[in-house]
Amino acid sequence: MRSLLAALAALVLPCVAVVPVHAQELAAGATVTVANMAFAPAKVRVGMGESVTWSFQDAVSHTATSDEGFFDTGAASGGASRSIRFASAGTFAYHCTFHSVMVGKVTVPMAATGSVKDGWKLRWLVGDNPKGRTYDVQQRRTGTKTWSLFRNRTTAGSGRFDPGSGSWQVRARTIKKERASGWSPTLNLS
Ligand SMILES: [Cu+2]
Repeated sequence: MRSLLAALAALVLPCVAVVPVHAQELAAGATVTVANMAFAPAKVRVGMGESVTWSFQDAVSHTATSDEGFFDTGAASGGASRSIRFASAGTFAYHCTFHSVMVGKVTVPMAATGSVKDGWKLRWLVGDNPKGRTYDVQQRRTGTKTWSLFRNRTTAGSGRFDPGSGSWQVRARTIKKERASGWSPTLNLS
């Protein structure tokens, strides 16, 4: 019986070791198909540090070019792929430089760990800060309309938020040479 279990374990364990890695690869990032003069899906959401891959299927060249100068895939066609990594939170609108009707968006939410009681560690950037980039972070009590400043043009990638009580919302954006991304999706802290 014991040897049977060992044999089964030997069979099962390699699968167990492989499956999580595979699942992680599938979960991380997003793919946008560029075909028939359109980005599909036009809006994708990735976590900080994940990549978006554009697969350029048309015979004619297209680009995925950030509206605010954050990234540019350059021209590609005929099945070529280009990947861009998104290290920080925001909403990044982009277009094709050749065809102005082709537009899309990448949304990158910020992250939080902690609790109301212990306070929150907020993160809006993973890894080192790329040169020349700063971040705005805002907070508001859930149910209120007006956002308040939490960080203004900071070069830090994270910070502590200790509201003490209540339910809060936060959001962040990335700035490069005074050109700002849109705000990240609202993150609920409760
Ligand atoms: Cu195009």
